[in-house]
Amino acid sequence: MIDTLAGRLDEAAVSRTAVAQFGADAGLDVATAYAVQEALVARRLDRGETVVGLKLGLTSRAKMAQMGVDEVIWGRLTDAMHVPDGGTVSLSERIHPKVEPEVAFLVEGGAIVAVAPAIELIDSRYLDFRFTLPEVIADNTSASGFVVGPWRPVPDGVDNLGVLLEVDGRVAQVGSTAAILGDPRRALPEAARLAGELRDGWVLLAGAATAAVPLTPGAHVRVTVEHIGTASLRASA
Ligand code: OOG
Ligand code: MG
Repeated sequence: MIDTLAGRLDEAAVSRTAVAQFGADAGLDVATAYAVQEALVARRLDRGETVVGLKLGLTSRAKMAQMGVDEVIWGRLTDAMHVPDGGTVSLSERIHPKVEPEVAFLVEGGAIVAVAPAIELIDSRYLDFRFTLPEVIADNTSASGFVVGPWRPVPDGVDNLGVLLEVDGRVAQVGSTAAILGDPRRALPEAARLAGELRDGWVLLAGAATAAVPLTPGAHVRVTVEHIGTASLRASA
């Protein structure tokens, strides 16, 4: 079953066609869902991609409420998901992408050594962007892309910084880093606990501080985290 479900999700991503939720009949539990995720990401690795980091999801109430799921989840980031800061994201390569403001950490020797503003692109492989907890875990927690702004040393106190998501110069979401686990630095022990592994040089996305917004053709998206900086992307027309 693990390989069948991984194959279905991989095919959905590659063909940019959403699939139906697996439903209760599939009997997917959280442990099996993570095994599906591993098999799904293994297909990417077989195509030459490498894992470059981890992401946490549903670390804020805003995201839990938006998605109707209330447990912290984690997924894998690969090099192919990386979008350069200011780069263009292809909409035709995705199903129904959304963007959300994130804080990224650089991990070295089991510790956080730098911080950056980030944008996560999420793109559920399920119809209507709807799923249960095991379903979204199996789908690599909707991971599709990420932009990391300039790295800088971690300033004192990153636990209550303003977060702004702008689309075409208009404010789309505002929040605070306090929304991320009470303090985004908690992402490190949380990721270590959940994933059991954090390699040197990996990027860790701590989770969105606000709800996500749909990415529309030609949109210019900018995320600003107070005292940390700015990251941006543009969607293809
Ligand atoms: C699941 C991924 C959630 C976050 O930052 O909370 C996530 C989803 O919303 O589709 O990445
Ligand atoms: Mg996210």
